[in-house]
Amino acid sequence: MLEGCESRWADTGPARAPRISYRMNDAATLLAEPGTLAVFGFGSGVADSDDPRWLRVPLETFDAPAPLEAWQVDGQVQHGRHGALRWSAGGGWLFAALELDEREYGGPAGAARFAYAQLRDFIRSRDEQNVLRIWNYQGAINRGDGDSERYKLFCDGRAEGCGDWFAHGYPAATAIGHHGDANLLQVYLLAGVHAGTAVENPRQVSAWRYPRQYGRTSPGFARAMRLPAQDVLAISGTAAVVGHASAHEGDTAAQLDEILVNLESLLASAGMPAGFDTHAPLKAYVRHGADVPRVREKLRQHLPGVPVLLLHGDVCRSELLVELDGWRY
Ligand code: 3EB
Repeated sequence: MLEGCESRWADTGPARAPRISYRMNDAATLLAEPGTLAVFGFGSGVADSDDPRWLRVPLETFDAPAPLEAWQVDGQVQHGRHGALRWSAGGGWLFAALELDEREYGGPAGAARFAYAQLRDFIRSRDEQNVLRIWNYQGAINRGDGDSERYKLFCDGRAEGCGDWFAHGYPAATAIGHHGDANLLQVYLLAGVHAGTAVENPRQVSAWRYPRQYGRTSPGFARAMRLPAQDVLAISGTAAVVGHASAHEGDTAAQLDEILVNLESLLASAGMPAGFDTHAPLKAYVRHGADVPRVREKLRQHLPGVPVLLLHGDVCRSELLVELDGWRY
């Protein structure tokens, strides 16, 4: 071996986290940039593309003009399809996405079971074995009562499809209701070659320990995930849940205040400095469009300069009116 020769094969440790950003470019421009792992458009108005790295998220945005979201990594990106699943991979990172018509799988539980089994089997065939972050967007998420509410059926199917996949620890996640085709279930994820570190929130009961009143199957997710190089915190959907209870029923502004307290608690628990900044893109999912001006104003006051995309989405408990998720760099 030549001394001083840079080895392309040496394991240099966990790769730098993907750069997540909101961009006012068109999809083709972003997809053509080097290192683009995925590009997301929001709502029914966005263009379509056959590129497996492009995903149209069925949540309408309240921002006009609306940006696209881009994920960028260091290194060459490959992409492909595997049945209904599309994927891309590069620099030690993997994006995978599935969209299913629930009617083909006997409803919400069957679709979630199939989606998670497909993703599990695909990931098990890859070098990027560590699922760090998952997003779930389900139609009519609060339709149905008690254990038959569609979100609860989704939780049942998700757990069945996962089997022992996350026995060693859950990824961070979001589950939100969309207002597109009610039968559409969309699941996408970020995985990596190296493992992250799950973070829980001392103000909140861990979701997998929720008591029976919230459903037969507790939701399997961590409150946040520190990415492998310890450089970024991926923050799960965070609502006004304190302990295991929903707080401030019917009061969007008070729920948002509670969420901001939850986020500060989560950052402290992760050992990160308080506050967010212009490199930390967040999403706010708002149930009622009428609440958007108030939510926007409150976010502007409390998180000045932080990029927040406002989306029309339903939190998985019907009494919850707003939820935030995102990244802390
Ligand atoms: C909560 O704290 C709000 O089922 O994957 C947040 C994030 C929520 C993820 C999921 C659910 C999920 O319980 C709901």
